[in-house]
Amino acid sequence: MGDMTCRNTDVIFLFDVDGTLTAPRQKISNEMKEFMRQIRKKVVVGIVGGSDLSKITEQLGSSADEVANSYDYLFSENGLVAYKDGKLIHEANIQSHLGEELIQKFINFCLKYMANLELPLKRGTFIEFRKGMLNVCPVGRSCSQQERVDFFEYDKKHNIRKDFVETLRKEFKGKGMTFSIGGQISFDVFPDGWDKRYCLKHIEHENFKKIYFFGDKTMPGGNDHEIFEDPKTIGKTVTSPENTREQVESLLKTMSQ
Ligand code: M1P
Repeated sequence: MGDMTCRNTDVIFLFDVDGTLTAPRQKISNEMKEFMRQIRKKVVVGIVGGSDLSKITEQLGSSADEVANSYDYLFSENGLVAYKDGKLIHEANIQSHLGEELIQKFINFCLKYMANLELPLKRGTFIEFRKGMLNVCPVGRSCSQQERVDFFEYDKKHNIRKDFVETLRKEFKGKGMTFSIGGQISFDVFPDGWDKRYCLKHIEHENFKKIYFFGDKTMPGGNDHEIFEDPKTIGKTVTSPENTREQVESLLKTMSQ
């Protein structure tokens, strides 16, 4: 882990994953991995991804243990599954919160909606049931990388996900559900308030003087928006992993002056 004796433990840097530390759904580069190792010598570091633990693990390392041990905090599914110092400290459960009846109504509605969608192609796994959220994917999560990119481009022109989410917002109004388009091919569904701000619950008692958050989807509707806007954080919008590096380097420079 290196020399951590002079790191500033009053400050935590929280990082989104896709588009911030890695290209969407891709592996972190060796340079970026080393960079993250170095900044952990200077401040406390946490990861807050919308994806589930297995996807974040695939992107940031070789096993969940290795990834959890490489950062002070690892928050998958927005912190619904949380690790501190490599140990699991929290796990939420969507079914006990929303109830089976609503979940089934929702899944049935989505499956019917997707059955009526005509797309250039469809693959498999249209709804992924995670611990703290549902992930809905019109093209199917088992699509190839090329099919993913093609859907992303198609969706930009045809607003498949945007229209789908608008329909769901109307249909499930007042049911306490939030919809968030965070990635390229899918959107996430979770109880109100279970966006990325959820992870802040796990660090509140640490009384950090400054909580910086770095993310790329900070605009309204993006899955980094709420935590970016939260008065407890200092939000930074990044445009790529390279840009994250630049912004972190210049921030650390200012902090050390
Ligand atoms: O960037 C975070 C998102 O990453 C994936 O999105 P997609 O597969 O659509 O690119 C999903 O894991 C999603 O849940 C997550 O928010």
